[in-house]
Amino acid sequence: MKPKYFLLLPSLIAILLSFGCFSDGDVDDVVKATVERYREMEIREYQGANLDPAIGPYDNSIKGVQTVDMGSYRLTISGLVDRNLELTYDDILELDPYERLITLYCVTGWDATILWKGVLIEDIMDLAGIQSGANTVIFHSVDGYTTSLPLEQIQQNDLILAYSSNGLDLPAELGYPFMVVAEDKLGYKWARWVQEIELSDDSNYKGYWESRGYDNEADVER
Ligand SMILES: Nc1nc2c(c(=O)[nH]1)N[C@H]1C(S)=C(S)[C@@H](COP(=O)(O)O)O[C@H]1N2
Ligand SMILES: [Mo]
Repeated sequence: MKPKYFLLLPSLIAILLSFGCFSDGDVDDVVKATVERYREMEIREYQGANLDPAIGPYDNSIKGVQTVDMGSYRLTISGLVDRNLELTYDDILELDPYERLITLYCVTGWDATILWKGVLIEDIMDLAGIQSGANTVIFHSVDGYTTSLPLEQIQQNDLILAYSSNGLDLPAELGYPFMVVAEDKLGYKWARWVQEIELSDDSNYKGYWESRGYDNEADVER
């Protein structure tokens, strides 16, 4: 019996070590393969305009790229609404689709022109019934990130909540399942991995970057 245990112990250690040594590498390889696949399949031209790759060369999110568990995912509509809603991914995809070519400008100087497809944020809020006192929409994300936009701007500019970029489902890097496409607003208004849309009457609300000094208007100067 004894010799067998002597053999068992080193092999167990070897197995444990190999997990420890290679699991990170495997995860990176999977991410790299997914990004390459996305690059191969995404649309790169739209009505004569060149599109940028949806997945940029680096990630600047506060806690890294988030992976959302779609089994339990719900988009909550809360605050100054007639009824709180918890919508599934499929509930959102049933709304009328809108497609638009829009450039995202980050304050740090880079930009990306991407073909977005999604639904009107207003259409989602209307499902819950917007109460008359509401003037601000606060987006809460899975990573704890928050940002806000005036309700009127969302309605007047037909801002969309995107579920697709360059013809494919949003990649995790761009906020799968949903990203706010805050057209004409700086990048920090484009909440990724959105899980709650809150209607508020606090027009001075300041989100994650706004409370750290970024301008709350965030208009793109061109
Ligand atoms: N949930 C979440 N959304 C976020 C951020 C974040 O850290 N967390 N960063 C914002 C900033 S500062 C920018 S510039 C854009 C970048 O989007 P992209 O890298 O996917 O193009 O995401 C915005 N949305
Ligand atoms: Mo940004």
